[in-house]
Amino acid sequence: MQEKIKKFILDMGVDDAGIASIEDYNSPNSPQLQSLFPDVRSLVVMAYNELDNCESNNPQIAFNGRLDIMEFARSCNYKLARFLKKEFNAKVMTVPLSYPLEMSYKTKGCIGDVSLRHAASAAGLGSFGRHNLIIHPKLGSRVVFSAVMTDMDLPSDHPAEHLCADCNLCVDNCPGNALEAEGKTHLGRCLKNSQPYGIGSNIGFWTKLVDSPPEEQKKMLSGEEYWKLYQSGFIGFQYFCFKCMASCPLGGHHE
Ligand code: B12
Ligand code: SF4
Ligand code: SF4
Repeated sequence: MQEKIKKFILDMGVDDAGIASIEDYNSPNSPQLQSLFPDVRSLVVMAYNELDNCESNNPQIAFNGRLDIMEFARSCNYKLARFLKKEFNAKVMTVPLSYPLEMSYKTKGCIGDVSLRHAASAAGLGSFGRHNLIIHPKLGSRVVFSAVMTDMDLPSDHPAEHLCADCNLCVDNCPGNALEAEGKTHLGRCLKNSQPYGIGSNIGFWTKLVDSPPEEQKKMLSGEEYWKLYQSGFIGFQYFCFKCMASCPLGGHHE
């Protein structure tokens, strides 16, 4: 059964797939999977190679590579969910790649309903590196994940070994010094670089606007900061920093 599922996934053009029984999914800061889907028994996790776009210093080009994956992965999630339903009469629910996310003061918009890193690790698709990302045995750090939850009783794949080479390049290349402390990404520092036009800047802009005299308000609305916020308003969360992934020698072309 597992082989049939994996063949279906690889035939769609996905780079790799793994299975995690919920007993092996252990993400202490995330909600219990049963609170999302009471009958959940396993997660089928898919791995996608991040394109070379992540190396570009041009933020539009860098982020467009991710947008391509997000569109592809959303469609693969849907196709896999339908396959599991038709082929095995399974009950299935898809997991967001990054968003929607719960936006509240409690989560600060930084906790997904399912942690895809912990899911990928439980599904044998890699292990945590010094950058707090999952390193895949073949794709290295240039990998993102999607997943489908199922009520199928499937055993977990074998866990991957420790893959990080402890070279510290990710830490040294992080423009916000967000990886200074081991095992914990500094959210504020990362967000400032990875999402410069996210909710923090948005609140800042509008707070300043309401406190400004009309002439200043007009200037602000025709300024570049507003243009950038406007664009992110309809694209959604935008990622403008990929340095921790791109600077890691594992998965690049220069291994
Ligand atoms: C919210 C979010 C963010 C937030 C908050 C990140 C965070 N601290 O969790 C911000 C905006 C800062 C962020 C940044 C980035 N993100 Co992000 N993000 C997410 C999202 C949507 C939810 C994460 C979550 O639930 N975190 C809360 C809990 C689960 O984390 P935690 O328990 O606090 O764990 C933290 C540490 O304790 C440590 N950790 C936990 N267990 C262990 C075990 C060991 C051994 C070690 C060493 C560390 C470690 O890792 C975490 C880092 O702070 C996921 C998608 C998803 N649904 O999973 C993507 C996701 C984690 N992001 C991803 C990526 C790639 C990025 C960025 C590179 C930005 C970009 N350009 O894409 C940066 C990398 C930052 C970094 N080096 O840590 C990928 C990671 C892929 C991978 N290879 O692992 C994911 C999985 C998206 C995806 N679909 O693949 N992200
Ligand atoms: S995404 Fe950028 S700012 Fe965030 S941890 Fe990675 S290198 Fe640092
Ligand atoms: S850059 Fe080096 S230290 Fe950082 S995750 Fe990659 S191998 Fe590990």
